[in-house]
Formats: sequence, structure tokens, C-alpha cells
Amino acid sequence: MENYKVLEIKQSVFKNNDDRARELRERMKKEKTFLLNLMSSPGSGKTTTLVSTIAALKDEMRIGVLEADIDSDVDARTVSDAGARAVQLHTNGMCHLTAEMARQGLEGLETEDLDFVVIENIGNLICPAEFDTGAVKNAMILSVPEGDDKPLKYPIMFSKVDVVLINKIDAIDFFDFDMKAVKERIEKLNPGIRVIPISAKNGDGMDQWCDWIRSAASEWKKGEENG
Ligand SMILES: Nc1nc2c(ncn2[C@@H]2O[C@H](COP(=O)(O)OP(=O)(O)OP(=O)(O)O)[C@@H](O)[C@H]2O)c(=O)[nH]1
Ligand SMILES: [Mg+2]
Repeated sequence: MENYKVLEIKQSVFKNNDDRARELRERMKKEKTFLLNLMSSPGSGKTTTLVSTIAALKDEMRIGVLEADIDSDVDARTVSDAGARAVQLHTNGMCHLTAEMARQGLEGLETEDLDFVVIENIGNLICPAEFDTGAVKNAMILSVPEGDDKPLKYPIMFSKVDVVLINKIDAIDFFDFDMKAVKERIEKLNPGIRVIPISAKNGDGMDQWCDWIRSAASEWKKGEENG
């Protein structure tokens, strides 16, 4: 017999996180606050997309944003100026957000009177995909300059989300980006998933994105009322 133990830490971390995430979803259900987790690589346009989204929806929903970053408060300031209630969470080097970190951030945000809250997760396509934050739906952004091969390289992220935004389509002529190929690659990993090409800069596709938010939020609310 071996005289040492092997501890599967990652599994227990996931189990514990899943329990916390479930509790958080229950809490948000009571508050009737639709929680969306938004993920992407650094610079693919999360904050810019949020600014356009807030502008389009702020007259019909009370919106909050939980900004998770390793440092700085530039994004919280930007979304706050755009008209959302914002909290900046510093993760002190952690490359993903856990459900417990989300809970602490949402407590600071005081979500009771909010209809729609977005978590801008830390920029990367690996770690955030593995941790349930407690959100009802998960969205990701792939931007045109990152390339159409990303579903091949980061399959977990593309498999786990409920919607994919392809951002910066205003710049598509400058990049070797095959929209048909990327859609096929995403469909293979996540059959039936909605893919919405947008430009957060010039507003293209924002209507479809906002419609997706409206219907995801209202379906969730209806489901919770009936269940
Ligand atoms: N051309 C173009 N540029 C965009 C678009 N969306 C965002 N950008 C630019 O891309 C850069 C990064 O955008 P951000 O919104 O800060 O990206 P982010 O994902 O929030 O970045 P991090 O928070 O650092 O991970 C900025 O210079 C934006 O102006 C777009 O649709 N088209
Ligand atoms: Mg940002």
C-alpha cells in the first residue's frame, strides 16, 4: 500500500462552488433579479457591449453590473457613467470568479431592487468557463480580431454558454475571419446555440442581443413563477 494520500482538491472545490452557486440562484430567484454571467478574452468588448446594452435597456429595466477584475476600477466607472449601478470586485490575482465571490459582490451591489444584473467576468477563455457563478444564463463574446479558430482551442467555454456574441464585425474586412466556419464550429460544440454577430461600437446586432436578454429574462421569470 502507498504511504501517501492523493487528494482530489479540484473536485471538492467544484462541489463546494456548485452548492454556493445553487444557493445564490435561489436568492436571486426570490429577488426576481435575472443574473447573467458575461465572459470573454481581455479586450474583446465586454465593457463596450455593456455600455450599449445599458443605453438600450435602462428605460425598461433597473440594471446593475458586477465588474470583476484583478485590479483597477476603470470598467465600473464606465458602466456607472452609462447609467447602471456598479460594483468593482478585485480578485487579487484570481483568474476566475467563484460563486462565493459573486455573492459578496452582489451583496455590495444591493440587488434587491434590480431587474437585470450582469457579471463582467475576468478576461480569459479558460478558468471562468469552469466555475458556476450562480448566474441564470452564461454569455460569451468572441471578437473578430481573435480569430475564427477559438472554438477549436477553447471548446469548454463555447460548450457551456447559452449565447455567443461575435463582436467587432465592423472590422471584419481587416481580418481573415470566416463567419460561416466559426458558426459551424460553435454549432458542433453546442448544438442549437444562438450566435449573434454584433458591433458594440456602431450598434449592429444590438437589437437581436437585447431581444435575447428580454426573452431569456421573461422565460426565466415565467418558469420560476410556475415552478
Ligand atoms: N472596432 C471595434 N472596436 C471595439 C468594439 N467593441 C469594443 N471595441 C474596442 O475594443 C477595445 C476593448 O474593449 P473593452 O470593452 O474594454 O473590452 P473588455 O472585454 O471589457 O476588456 P477587459 O475588461 O480588459 O477584459 C476598446 O478599445 C474598444 O473601443 C467593436 O464592436 N468594434
Ligand atoms: Mg472590461
